[in-house]
Amino acid sequence: MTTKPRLFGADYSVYVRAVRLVLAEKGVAYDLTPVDVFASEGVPAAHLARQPFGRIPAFEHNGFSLYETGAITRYVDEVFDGPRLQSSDPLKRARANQIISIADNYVYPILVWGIYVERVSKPSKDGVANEAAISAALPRAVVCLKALSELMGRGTWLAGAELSLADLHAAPMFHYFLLTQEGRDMMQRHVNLASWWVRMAARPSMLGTMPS
Ligand SMILES: N[C@@H](CCC(=O)N[C@@H](CS)C(=O)NCC(=O)O)C(=O)O
Repeated sequence: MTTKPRLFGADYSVYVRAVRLVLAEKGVAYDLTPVDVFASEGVPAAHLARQPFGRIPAFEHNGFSLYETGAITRYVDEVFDGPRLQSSDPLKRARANQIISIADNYVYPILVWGIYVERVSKPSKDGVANEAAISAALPRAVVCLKALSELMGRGTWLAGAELSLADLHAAPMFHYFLLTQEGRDMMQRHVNLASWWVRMAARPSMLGTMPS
């Protein structure tokens, strides 16, 4: 007997959303338990017991506890019924894993923190955009988009003809990046990525997991 998985985190988090997208694409019902890692009193102790680095998400299923988004999404894909989100072809799977790694190591810090947080998030909370940080991030963002565009080539999805974990990992990051004018302008220079985004953004999984 399998129990409903529990996901711990907040709906604004790109990493929580990546897991929610995978659960939605697989058709898996789950409970989302809110955790505020930015609380003034610090990360709640109960959450640190689940995720010692104080990050979200954390995940539990049938008494099995897991953190790190890439591990959670692969587990969900392998354990639950529904469409397979990892190719059985090692080359295609390697390409998807490469894109996930690019998303974690470059797209998240550069497009989300370097551009979106400075341009949109900080000013909306009475902060001031750090223009020097944005200027430094922009050429690095150009490299990110060029690399992803080249890897995607003529595919329908980022890692080929089938929707994969790579799309679901990267899409929440692009959602924030594309709230900036810089992001929209840069995306238009890559026709394949721009059309990927149109397909991606229209999926019910994306529409059903909008950050509040
Ligand atoms: N390596 C982690 C990264 C998760 C992560 O960075 N989550 C962000 C929210 S999107 C977070 O918890 N930030 C809190 C902080 O930086 O203190 C994973 O893959 O799950």
